[in-house]
Order: sequence, then structure tokens, then C-alpha cells
Amino acid sequence: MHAIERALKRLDILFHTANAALAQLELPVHNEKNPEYCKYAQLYLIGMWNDWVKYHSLLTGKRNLIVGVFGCPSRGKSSFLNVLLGLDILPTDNFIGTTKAGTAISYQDSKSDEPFAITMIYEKNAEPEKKNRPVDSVKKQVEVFYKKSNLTDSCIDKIEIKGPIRSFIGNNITFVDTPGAVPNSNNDELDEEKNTILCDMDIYTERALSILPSVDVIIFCTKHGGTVSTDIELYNKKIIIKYDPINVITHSHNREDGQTNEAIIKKAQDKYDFMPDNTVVLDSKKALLIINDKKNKKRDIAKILNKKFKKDHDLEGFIKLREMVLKKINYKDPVVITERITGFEESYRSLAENAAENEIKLPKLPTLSEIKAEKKEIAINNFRDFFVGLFKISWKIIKWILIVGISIAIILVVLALIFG
Ligand SMILES: Nc1nc2c(ncn2[C@@H]2O[C@H](COP(=O)(O)OP(=O)(O)O)[C@@H](O)[C@H]2O)c(=O)[nH]1
Ligand SMILES: [Mg+2]
Repeated sequence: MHAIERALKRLDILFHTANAALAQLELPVHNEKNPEYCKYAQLYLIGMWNDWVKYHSLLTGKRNLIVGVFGCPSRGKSSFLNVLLGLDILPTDNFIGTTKAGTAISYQDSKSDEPFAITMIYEKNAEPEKKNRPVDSVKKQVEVFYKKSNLTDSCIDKIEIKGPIRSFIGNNITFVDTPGAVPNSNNDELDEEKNTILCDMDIYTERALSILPSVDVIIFCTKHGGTVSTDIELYNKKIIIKYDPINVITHSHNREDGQTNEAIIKKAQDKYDFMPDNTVVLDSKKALLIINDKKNKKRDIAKILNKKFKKDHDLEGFIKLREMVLKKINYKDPVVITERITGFEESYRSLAENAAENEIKLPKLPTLSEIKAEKKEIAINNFRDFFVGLFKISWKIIKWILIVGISIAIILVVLALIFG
């Protein structure tokens, strides 16, 4: 707890310094000097600022941790999320563009007959549209909202689903499903791969990538036996630059006889050449059979999944995945916090150095010893002020006591003289 309090103080300092730097850059004199640089630095600071807001709200427990699933179209993202949610509620299909907007799913307890609240949120002023549904109708309602999120109208922000999900990872995580993204919309590989319906991949890609900065943990989905150059390009251009994702290989039904998960991962590592060790192989289709089994509708799905995932070779990837997610979300670990804040500080320092080269003076980030020295000085000043204040009040009181005392004494002397 102590580490978190200290971390929050350091974050506050960064906050103030970055805000002061932004104000400095907005000064007309600087903007005229080097408008190009000012614009770049402003954007950079705003990006940093957003990251701090995100981290701050996480550390103070004001929001859930957010896990986002990304990847090219039809890599099994929505199917695999249904397994993580313990409920088959997200639309999945064999054609590109099934998931049409970012969809955030989180736990909310409810005893109502329609315990799931599904909301379509628009970017601009339009009022959100909200429907309450029983679990069996959630998928249908989401599809209705997806249809409404007409491609020519890109002002839809996201869809939110809140209800009693049965996640075997934990209830304090918000999961986000995203539309399939492509690194380049004229990709021939996609047409070869699928009977592509006519759709504007740019809008889906934009919607998916706009979600990237707001998530804390990224899961990147690829498909066993699928084509790879689009995945590699998307991964290298958009994901790995900023994030350290967990990699998931779905569709393990394509495995050759006796092929182990390790062998699949090894093969993928050779083929993708980017895929690091934190990769798991999953068969969502098989796991969904357990989730959709009528017998299991009213039972504790987390317990059932745990047991089956541990026993079944095809499903064991889910257990590994849970371990990886939990390890990544260990954000209250003092080492993780310190590393992260040091990272923020370093990027601010390099920005300030860069600014100096451009003859712009940004506020200096105080060092911890400077902050300590400043605090000490404040404490000394407060201490001194307290005694000065006490002395002043005491002096006033003494002065009044003396005045009153002397007056009474004079009166008594006068009275004594008069009455003899
Ligand atoms: N056999 C098998 N099929 C899968 C698996 N995951 C997804 N699929 C199928 O692949 C297709 C695309 O899945 P979807 O979840 O919609 O992909 P998304 O576009 O990445 O969200 C659907 O027909 C799924 O049923 C899996 O692990 N095994
Ligand atoms: Mg999908």
C-alpha cells in the first residue's frame, strides 16, 4: 500500500509537470518559433497524459482492468472471448465483418429476468440506446446494434454489455472484443482467404485500432494453418511497437495427428518469426460445446471449465492463458509500478531535452531528492509559521491580560483612595 501511495505521488508530479509543459507549448511565442515541433510535442504529451490518467484510475481502483482482443478478421477472436466469458453471447461467423464495433463486456450482478444491459454508445451527442435482455437473447440484440452501426456512419463509439457473465478468469476484468483489423485494406490475401463480402475494412480497422490505447492487456489472435502475412504486418505495424501482447493461436482443429501444442507453437514461431514465448494454443469450438451444453446452463461454469481445461489436452491452453493474463494484470506489484512510472519520467525527460534543442524550455521534472528537499523546506516553514503564529496569538492574549489587569489594579487603587 505504501508503494502505491508513493507511486500515486510520483504520478501526480508527472501530471502537473506535463500540464505545465502543455501550457508552455501553447504560448504563441513558442508556436511561432517552431510550430512543427510544438504540434508534435503537444500530441506526444497528450498521449502520455492519457496513459497516466489510465494508470492512475487503475491504481486508485476507480475502474476495472481492461483486456482487449485484437487481430485480423476471422481469427476466432469473438469465439474465444465467449469462452473466457463463460457465455456464448458474442456473434461469431465465418465471414469477414461479423464484429462491427468495439464491444466491452463486464460483470454486473442482477436478479432480474433480463439481467443483461446492452448499450450502444455514440461518439457525439446522440443519446445512448439501451436494452435489457435475458442471456439467450444477448447475441441477437448485439447483432441488431451491429446492423445499426452502419458503416457509413462511423460515429458509433462502442457497445457495452453488462451482466452476470461467468468468466473463469475473474469478475473484475472488462473484456473488449474488436472488429477484425487489416494493416492495408487492399490486401489480396483476404480475398483469397475468404468469400469476402463487400465491406469497407478501413472503417473496421479504424474502429479496432481506436480501442488499442484504452486497454491494459492485449491478446493478439492468429489462426493455426492460416495465411500469415497480414497478421505479421498488423502485428509489426500496430501492436508490437507499443504493446507486449499475449498471443493466441486458435482453430487447433487443424492439428495433425498427435501434434502437441508445443509443436504448434514452435511451428508458428518459425512461420511468424515474431511470436514470442507467451503464446498459447486454444480450441474455442470445443470449449464452447461445454459452455453451451444444456446441462451446464445453471452450473458453476468456472468450476467445470477449470476441471475440463486441466484434463483435456486440446483445452489446456485456456489454463495457461489465464495464468498469463493474471500475471500481466499484477499491476499492484511495486516493481511493475516503479518500472512504469520510471518509463513515463524517462519519456518526459527525453521530450524536454528534445524541446531544449528546439529552443523551447519545458518545465523540468523535479527529481525525487528535489521533491524531498522541497517537502522538508515546506515542513520547516510550516513548523516556524506555527510557532510565530502561536507567539503572535500568545502576545495578543498577554497584552490584553496586562491591559485588563492594570486597568483593574488602577480602578482598585482609585477606589481604595476614595473610600479610604
Ligand atoms: N474449429 C474451430 N473453429 C473456430 C475456432 N475459433 C473460431 N472458429 C470459427 O472461426 C470462424 C470465425 O470466428 P470468429 O470468432 O467470428 O472470428 P473473429 O472474426 O476473429 O471474431 C467461426 O466460424 C468460428 O466458429 C476454434 O478454435 N476452432
Ligand atoms: Mg469477431
